[in-house]
Amino acid sequence: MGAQVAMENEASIVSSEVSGAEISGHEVTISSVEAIADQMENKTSELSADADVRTNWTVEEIEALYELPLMDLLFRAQTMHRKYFDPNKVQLSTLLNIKEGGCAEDCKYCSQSSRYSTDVGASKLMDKDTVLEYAKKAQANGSGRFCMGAAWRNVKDRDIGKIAEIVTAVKDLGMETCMTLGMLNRDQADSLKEAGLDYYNHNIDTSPEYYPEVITTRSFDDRIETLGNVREAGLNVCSGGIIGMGEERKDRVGLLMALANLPKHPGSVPINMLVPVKGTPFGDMKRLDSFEMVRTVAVARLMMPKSYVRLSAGRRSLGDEGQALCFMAGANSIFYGDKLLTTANPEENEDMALFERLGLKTEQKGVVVEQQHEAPRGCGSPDCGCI
Ligand code: SAM
Ligand code: DTB
Ligand code: SF4
Repeated sequence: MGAQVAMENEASIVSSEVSGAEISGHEVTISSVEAIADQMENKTSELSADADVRTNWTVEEIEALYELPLMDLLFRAQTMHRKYFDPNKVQLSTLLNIKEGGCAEDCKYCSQSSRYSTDVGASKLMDKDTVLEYAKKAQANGSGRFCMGAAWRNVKDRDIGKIAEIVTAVKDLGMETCMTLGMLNRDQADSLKEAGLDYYNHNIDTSPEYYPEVITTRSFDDRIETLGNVREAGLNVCSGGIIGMGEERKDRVGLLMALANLPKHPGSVPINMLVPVKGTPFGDMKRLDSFEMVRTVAVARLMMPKSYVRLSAGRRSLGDEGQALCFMAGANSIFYGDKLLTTANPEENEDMALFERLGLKTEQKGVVVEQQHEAPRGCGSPDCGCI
């Protein structure tokens, strides 16, 4: 099959899932490709010239994707993934908690809320030099993006100067910068943009309907407002959610619909699987089936084809095979480093060993980095990130 025909067939397979047409990959003809493309164009003319990038998804369409046999869903998601990304490249972000615990919010999953009795204490905002030490280490280990989090409901004007200095210093190392600090107003977003911030992470967490079961101290609409401020300031939006918080599939559908129907798809979409933390109201939550995580990643890939879909919290409980299926489903970014904010993440060596077994390469700001080897950290090679 010629490359052109292969590409058109890819387009038709993708088109069929959003148009509702009953077409299998093998039966597609070029004329049907055109017919479906026309149909897609009508449907997608509202906000995007690109037929794959839609912001008008319906519940029925998303449910239909979720309900596909897993192999069909994986095939479609992987086909879409290959249209826009190298399927063997994964972007690495490292997280650092720059202000831990003591948060007044009541997010029922969170170890850092002062309302719950967890093992997490409260700290002050970390100073710039300490942040830089961690950032340099992350960079040496192969991370291209450094994501800093604070256990705040919202950013206070009195902290903006310090935060801006931290952003500029990390940016000067040559890393992409990301912050997640809670709600942000437009002026604060402008200040962070000016300081060199690349991404702002603010998750909508779950569907609008399930949201009140998770958080009562700030609303779903507050979250959307912050995302608007971030977008309008010209920052890249990083927004996703958590699955496995006792919600139903219809809420996972609602979460993805709310993300994909934003005025612009977030550049990064973190999909977290709940890490149950002892002492929080969700501490004893039953573990979600891994295949539901795989499905959620695949549906996110199909709905937001040009976004980075990040496997976030919960990778430890997914295991190697679960993660491999998520990469197959179109995940192309991870949080890298043995700690997330307060909970454990796979060790760097484990991740590198998995990447080697899967033939995956890491990506730094669009550059592919040759795979680091499996040796333990500190091998002594100047070219290896295992320092
Ligand atoms: N305080 C800020 C906020 O809430 O926007 C920023 C930090 S907050 C911890 C960042 C995100 O981490 C949350 O919105 C949530 O999606 C995710 N998260 C927190 N605890 C989690 C857990 N136990 N399991 C999975 N995801 C979690
Ligand atoms: C995101 O979506 N997940 C990260 C990051 N953005 C800030 C946080 C995960 C936190 C997991 C629980 C913890 O370590 O406290
Ligand atoms: Fe506070 Fe953020 Fe945790 Fe909610 S998720 S309790 S806002 S740190």
